[in-house]
Amino acid sequence: MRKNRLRLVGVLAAVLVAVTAPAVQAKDEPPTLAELAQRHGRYFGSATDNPELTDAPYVSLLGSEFDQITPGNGMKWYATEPQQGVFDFSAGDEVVNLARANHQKVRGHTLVWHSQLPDWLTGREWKPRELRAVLKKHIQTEVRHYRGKVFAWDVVNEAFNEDGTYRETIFYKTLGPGYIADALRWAHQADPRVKLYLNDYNIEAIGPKSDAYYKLAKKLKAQGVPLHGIGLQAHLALQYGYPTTLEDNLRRFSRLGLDTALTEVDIRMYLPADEEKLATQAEWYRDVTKACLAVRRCVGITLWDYTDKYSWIPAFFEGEGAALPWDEELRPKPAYYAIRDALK
Ligand code: 9MR
Repeated sequence: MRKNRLRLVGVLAAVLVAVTAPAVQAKDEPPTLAELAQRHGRYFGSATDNPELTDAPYVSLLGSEFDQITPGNGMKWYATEPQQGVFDFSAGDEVVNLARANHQKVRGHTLVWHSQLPDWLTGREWKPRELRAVLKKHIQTEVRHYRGKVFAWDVVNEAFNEDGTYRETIFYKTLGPGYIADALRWAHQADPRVKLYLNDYNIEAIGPKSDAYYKLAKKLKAQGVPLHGIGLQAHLALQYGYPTTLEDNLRRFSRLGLDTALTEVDIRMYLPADEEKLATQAEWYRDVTKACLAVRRCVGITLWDYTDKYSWIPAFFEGEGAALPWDEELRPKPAYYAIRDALK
């Protein structure tokens, strides 16, 4: 009787081993982009937005493939200070809490931007003294709230025009160009440890706009203003050609003692996508990844969401899309494999 029972236990154990074997095999699954990037001391991240967080398969991939998250909208001024002096961090907190549960780091985006501002701010005239106080309070309240929870902030977003002149935002027009140094100093006071970035699009290649950042960064560094990095959004489009000077551009910023990051990468095309366009897109993703790996102070890469299902492109550029490495069904595209190759 006892012997039979022992035998039964043995059989059960064998069955258990057989059943759990696939879990062991799971270790042979390809490494995630995050794991591959970590081998180079980089992160590989994605933006996300609150409405998407009810999509379970989406959230699952977001939690497993990446080690860095940027909230696409939840930390912007309209969301965080909807009425003057009334702060609401619920959207940003939701993303931060999810990221923490998945052991992912968070880039804060963004404190000072001309877009997605609340009506109370844009709907009236401000005296410089008043706007300075409003700006300082906004920056410091938000930075303090996320102290220790975000590792970097896009402090000022999209401050320059294509020709390298200052964008005439409400902040520039009311306060002059010094608002940028002030914003950086105020953010630094509120969290002396967080990395502070200026962030913009169309500054991947060397040209008037990236030159403006280079000049400004050099000046700010010389003045001892707390600036730690430049974020290159990298919203690329096949029809405009690849920014071949990207690597040199990253390198010149690192020579100023600055980190760089590719903060909002997507590579759009005219629809419909076809095999050839997707192959070119894959090459570009590979080259962008390699450019970052080639420059020591390029600290990581963030996709502006990872799936075509939630890309901002179709709503903003008529007839364009298919910009991300996963398609609308969350299936990896050639671009995904190209990124993996580049990271290997
Ligand atoms: O992804 C964001 C999208 O959901 C918003 O509708 C849009 C509004 O301008 O902003 C998008 O994110 C932008 C980012 O904050 C700054 N760089 C450009 C991004 C794409 O517009």
